Amino acid sequence: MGRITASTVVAAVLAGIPSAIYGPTTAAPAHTLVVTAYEYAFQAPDSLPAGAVTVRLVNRGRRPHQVVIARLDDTSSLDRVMRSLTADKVRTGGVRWVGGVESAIPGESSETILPLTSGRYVLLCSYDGDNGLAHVSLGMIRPLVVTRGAPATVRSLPAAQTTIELSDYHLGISSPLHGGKQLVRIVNVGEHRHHLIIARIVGDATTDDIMRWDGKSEPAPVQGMSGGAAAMDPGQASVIEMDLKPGRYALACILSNGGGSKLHYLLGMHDEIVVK
Ligand SMILES: [Cu+2]
Repeated sequence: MGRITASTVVAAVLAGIPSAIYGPTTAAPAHTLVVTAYEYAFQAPDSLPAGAVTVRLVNRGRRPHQVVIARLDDTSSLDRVMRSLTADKVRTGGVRWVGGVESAIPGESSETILPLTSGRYVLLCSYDGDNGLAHVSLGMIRPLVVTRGAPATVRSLPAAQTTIELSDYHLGISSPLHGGKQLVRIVNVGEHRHHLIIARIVGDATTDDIMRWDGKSEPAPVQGMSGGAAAMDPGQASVIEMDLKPGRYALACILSNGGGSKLHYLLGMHDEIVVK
């Protein structure tokens, strides 16, 4: 996930003031997985039935957090995967990243709807802390068992007005986003892992200002907000509810393919939208 540079930027982006809130979804899957985040652990149930599941991240901490969900391959050892991920090894083998809530800023909650098939999963936060230690290494990792339940495919997701396709390396937005609440489908049609972060653009800042920003200088050209879609492997999809106020927003994927390769937004995976 190109974590070191990427999450430094994310943390900086998320340090801003909330500008939009993701409310409860209007389409209601049968099950909701409530994940509460604080420094540095998650509270969540140990298991839930398969199906299209609403994942709600509630941030009761003082820092921004995320919950990204990985499904273990049937032959993977939970012990090995947990140890590898806790050691901050983004490229841990034997797991498939299915998405999650990219960010919830302190005091807020945010939701995403994911198709979760039965199997073993791990929940984690891949952000870096101020001390250089990843939140996952500080304890923000937790196993989850999904038991047999309803079918869980991309088709079990609720309908959405707008689709955002994540491809290598482009964001394809099917129709304009508008003010207020709306369901948005996020789908990875590429061959690499992607995610989607959303930030409100401050004042007259330009895309160039954002691209040049070091992630910490003030005034920041963007301010963080809750929401977005956490890392998804190719073929994964989720539905998020966005509640947008008028203004300009920056959308981007800041993952990389590892090995020091460029962050995806530098390869064209970003967009600016205007909400009226
Ligand atoms: Cu990407």
